[in-house]
This record gives sequence, structure tokens and C-alpha cells, in this order.
Amino acid sequence: MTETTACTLLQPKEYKSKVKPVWCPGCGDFGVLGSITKALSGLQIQPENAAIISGIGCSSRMPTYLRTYGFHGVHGRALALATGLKVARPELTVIATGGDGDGFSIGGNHFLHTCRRNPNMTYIVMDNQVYGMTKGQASPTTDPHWEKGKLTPGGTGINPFQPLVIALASGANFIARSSSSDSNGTAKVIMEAIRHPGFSLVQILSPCVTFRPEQRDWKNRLIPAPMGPTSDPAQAARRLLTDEGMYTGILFRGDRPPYQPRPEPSIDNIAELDEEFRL
Ligand SMILES: Cc1ncc(C[n+]2csc(CCOP(=O)(O)OP(=O)(O)O)c2C)c(N)n1
Ligand code: SF4
Repeated sequence: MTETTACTLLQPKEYKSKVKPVWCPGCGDFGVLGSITKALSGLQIQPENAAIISGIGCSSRMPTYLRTYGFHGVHGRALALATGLKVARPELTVIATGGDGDGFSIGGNHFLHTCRRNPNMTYIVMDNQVYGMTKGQASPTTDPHWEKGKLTPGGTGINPFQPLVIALASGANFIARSSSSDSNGTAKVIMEAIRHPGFSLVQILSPCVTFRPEQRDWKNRLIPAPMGPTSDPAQAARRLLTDEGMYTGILFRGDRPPYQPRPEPSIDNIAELDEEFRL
């Protein structure tokens, strides 16, 4: 990180790009953009030392709106891209962003194995329990009784995916939930997530006001977690399994060492290796 002085401190707005977001008025993702810029400013991470990586979806537009490095990738592959970048450029602050569809449906397999691998990066999921960009289909986190899904009249009838429980079981090292309606609180959680070594998951409840207008009421249903974070996975599991998805705060801080790529074995004799693989 470049040395900063009081007069060169970067303000949150200086992390925004010149591109104007095309999200629907009132979309929760505006609040998340604000929280990310506050967190980057709070840690005084220079824009050239950060990379925001995403997949596809309304929430995955995030890199476009930030003045850091960025990569708007393909659907469900944000974590694979972000892991590759972190391995190649470990000095960068790498943040993957996206939606519940991108991360837990098409990207579900990468989610499990990124938790397991535990690279030192942060994953921000804007969870609106719907596919917003493709106009309102049920996602893995949708309530089974939501009847307005474009492909699931009558509801999905299947239990929702529990991202935080699954992250814990798969090895994520930091797990938190927050809300797009709490811009400063979410910024603090993101700062902690970036600081914590290993793979940090921040689920941000971020309403899709167009296809799930009832989510505007989420801000009245949030419950600050009654207990501070634990480093005990068993205790975290008990809490996460009983919180009904509305506890906010840092819920788990693990102490697993982050992933370190093994040094490549040296190949002295290519011809010998070639011979081994000859058919
Ligand atoms: C391989 C592939 N399959 C499907 C799509 C269509 N698609 C684009 S975004 C999206 C879901 C987005 O939902 P989510 O990740 O929850 O983000 P949101 O738009 O709600 O922020 C889908 C299915 C695609 N772009 N690529
Ligand atoms: S469709 Fe939903 S998620 Fe997409 S921009 Fe509009 S409100 Fe936001």
C-alpha cells in the first residue's frame, strides 16, 4: 500500500468510476456499492492495489462502478477467476462480488471449493433471493412458498440453500451477514472481512425492489446478532442453524491458515518427463 498523509487520504467517492449504475431506483445494490467504497477508503487501499471480480447478474455489475482493477467475468465463475488472480498476484486485495444465483447456483461448486481452499480474499454476495437480471426466477436462497417466480408458479417447494452454514461446513474462515440498508455497518464488516486472513464470506441482504418488492421490509426485520463472533465452528454452526437468516454481524472468525500455492516442482529433464507420458 502506498504511504498516505492526511491531505492525500482517499475519500469513498474517489473509489467510484465515472460509469453511472443502471440498477433500478431503490435497488439494494446501490447501498452495497457505497459500503465497498467506504471500506476501501477506511483501509486506504490504493485503487491500483485492489481488484473486484464478478460473474453475471445485476449485482455482478459492481466492478464497472469502481475505480479499482476489475473483471466482469462469466456467470458463476467469479471465485475461480478471483482465486487465480490472488494466486498470481498475492499482494492485491481481491474482492469477488455477485448474486445468490451467480454464487450458489451455477457457481455453487466453485463456492464449496473456494471455502475449502481458503484463499486470502473476500466474497461479497448481494442476496436478494431471486434472479434479478433475468427478470425474476427463483434462486437457491428463495423461500419455497414464494409464488411469483416466473418458472415456479406455486413456489419451488424445496428448502433454500443455507450459504453461511454451507460456508462454515466447507471451511470458510470468516462469515458475516449484513444489510444494504446499513451502509456504515456493512462497510465495517467488509473492512473486517478484508483484514481477516483466509476466505471471508459476507452475505449482504440486498433487496430486489422490482421482482421482490416485499423485501423493502427486510430493514425492519434485521436482528443484530446477540453474541459476538466465535472461532469455534461447532458453536457457530449451532447459531447459524437457528438464526432464521436475519441475524446480522460477524458470526464466525476462524483461524485456519490461508491457502498458499505449493512451489512448482523443478523439472530438470523435460525429455524424461516427455517419455513418461508417451502413449
Ligand atoms: C451460462 C449462463 N447461464 C445463464 C445466464 C443467464 N443469467 C444471467 S444473470 C442470471 C442470474 C442472476 O441472478 P443473481 O446472481 O442472483 O444476480 P442478481 O441479478 O439478482 O443480482 C442468469 C441465470 C448466463 N448469463 N450465462
Ligand atoms: S432487477 Fe432487482 S436486482 Fe436488478 S437492478 Fe432491478 S432491483 Fe436491482
